[in-house]
Amino acid sequence: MKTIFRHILITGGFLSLMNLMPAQEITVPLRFDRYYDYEELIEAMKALNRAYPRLTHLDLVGKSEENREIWALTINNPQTGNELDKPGVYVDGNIHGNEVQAGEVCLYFADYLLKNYGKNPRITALVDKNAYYVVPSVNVDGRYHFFNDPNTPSTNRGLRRPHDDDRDGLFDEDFPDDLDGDGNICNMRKRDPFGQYRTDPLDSRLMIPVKPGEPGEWTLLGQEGIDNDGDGQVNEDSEGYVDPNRNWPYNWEPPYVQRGSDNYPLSGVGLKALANYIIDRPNIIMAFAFHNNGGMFLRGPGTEDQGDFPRNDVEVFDYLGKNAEKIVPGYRYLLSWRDLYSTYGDFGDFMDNIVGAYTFVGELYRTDDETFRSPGESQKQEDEGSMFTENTSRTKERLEFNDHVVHGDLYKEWTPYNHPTYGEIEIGGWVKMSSRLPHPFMLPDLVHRNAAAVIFSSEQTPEIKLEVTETEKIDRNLYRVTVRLSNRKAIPSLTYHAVQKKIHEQDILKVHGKQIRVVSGGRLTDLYRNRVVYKEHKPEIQYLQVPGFGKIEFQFLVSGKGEMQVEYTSLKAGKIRKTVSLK
Ligand SMILES: [Ca+2]
Ligand SMILES: [Ca+2]
Ligand SMILES: [Ca+2]
Ligand SMILES: [Ca+2]
Ligand SMILES: [Zn+2]
Repeated sequence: MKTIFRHILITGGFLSLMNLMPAQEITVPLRFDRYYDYEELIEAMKALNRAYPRLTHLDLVGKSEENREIWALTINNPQTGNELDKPGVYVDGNIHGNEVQAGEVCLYFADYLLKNYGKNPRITALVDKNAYYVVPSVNVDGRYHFFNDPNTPSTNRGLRRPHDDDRDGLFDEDFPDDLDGDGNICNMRKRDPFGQYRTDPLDSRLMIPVKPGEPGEWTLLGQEGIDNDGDGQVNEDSEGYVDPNRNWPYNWEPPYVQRGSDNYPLSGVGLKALANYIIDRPNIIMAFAFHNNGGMFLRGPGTEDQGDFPRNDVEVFDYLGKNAEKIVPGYRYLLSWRDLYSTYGDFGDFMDNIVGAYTFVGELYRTDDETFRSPGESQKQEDEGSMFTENTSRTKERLEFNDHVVHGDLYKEWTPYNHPTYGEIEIGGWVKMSSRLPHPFMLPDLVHRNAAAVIFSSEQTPEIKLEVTETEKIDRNLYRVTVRLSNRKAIPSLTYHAVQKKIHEQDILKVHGKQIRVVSGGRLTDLYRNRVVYKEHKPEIQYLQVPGFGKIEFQFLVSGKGEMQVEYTSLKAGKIRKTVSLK
């Protein structure tokens, strides 16, 4: 109750005014020099669906903790086949509520495919080839609250599942507070001769630690706010914390091992709905999940103890990942547990291990792109510390960028404020729409390049060709039939990991006919010396995987005459059927 009261007290009047305002009309092609809040994002998806009714449909995935709708946009050309008979490409974003530009990348990807359909031949072929499942905002409550509430760049990540962080019997009772009403949660500092910091002589907005014996100037008081529940602590219990990217049902661990995992996997109602949505689309072979920040394309596994994927899968990841690095300059292709940190119960592990899809996490944006330097000048290095460490040459450069490139949009100048507990203080620092999000003028470049990385990988989904390369009559009513399945793309018809772990059924090649009988059949391992690994039982049905950039061949001895059907069926790479006449 106290939380609700606080929100009404501070932002209630402003919010109710906003709710009365008519939503700005959203038209296609969509604009990307702006951000879309939750409602606008849904409107944008509906606008795409209205503009391209033959190529798209909208599905309600489910509802969130706070009853907001999670929508998926499917792009599929029904004239080139059913969705489930094509390779599925899944793209989502914004599972962390504050990582909002991930939603714009998804919107842009959809908008770009659709507006170029029938215009750009490569995009046209790409739309015709795959089924695309686009979920621009997974954590819809997080997106809503990030835009509508005061925040730092890093708050509102989790699910809206109340949690008593300080175990005082009250749930989410002491959020940070927007004391000066500017929509941001910034930082507080107080003049104090015994403080641990003094003003940086190079930029008075920054502070540097005092050396032993030196007089102090400032004490830092943390995030903007007051002690809402009067327990003597300020801002100690805000939303959650359930991390929606630690709540997935593969390699899940309880919160004492993995912070934010919650009491059991898929306790998040929206996440559970999304898991069902994905499981209902077993054709998904490739996935991108967008986050911010740092400029990375991460692949799994999430933890070292899982061991690496089979070598052939690593080759596929490397091929896609190294090309993604080139498409988005400055981004690095990395192995998540080794190059970043270990995660239990994350979405990528679920997709790799339950769905059998090659999955990348795209960490969008690099503050390194906030430049202010001459051509010859090399980039100033962060001295040390975390991404929010003040007092570094990089931070100074970012402030110059703020001052001269975006004219103060990203940084709030220190401003006096009379605090109920601390007295005369100052509030200032990086604002909500900074630090992890590009300024809107940089957004079109970010969304295009990252969508292009997804497009590169989408072009590499399996393209299987079935050829009956030989029907040789070797005796009266006995034929030798050779079938070749080839794939001219990088991604195999199913992952090697899926084959090794038996995640789902393999592809099936079936030879049959009314007047024929398959006497023997098996995989042709050496075409020139005619070596065949025969399958003893039911030789007319062969299980297989078609490799990337390669082929697999089978040889059958068939008795009888007349029509012979050759059928290839794959969970992820479609269906092909050929009829051959034996005579
Ligand atoms: Ca509490
Ligand atoms: Ca503020
Ligand atoms: Ca408190
Ligand atoms: Ca507070
Ligand atoms: Zn994230």
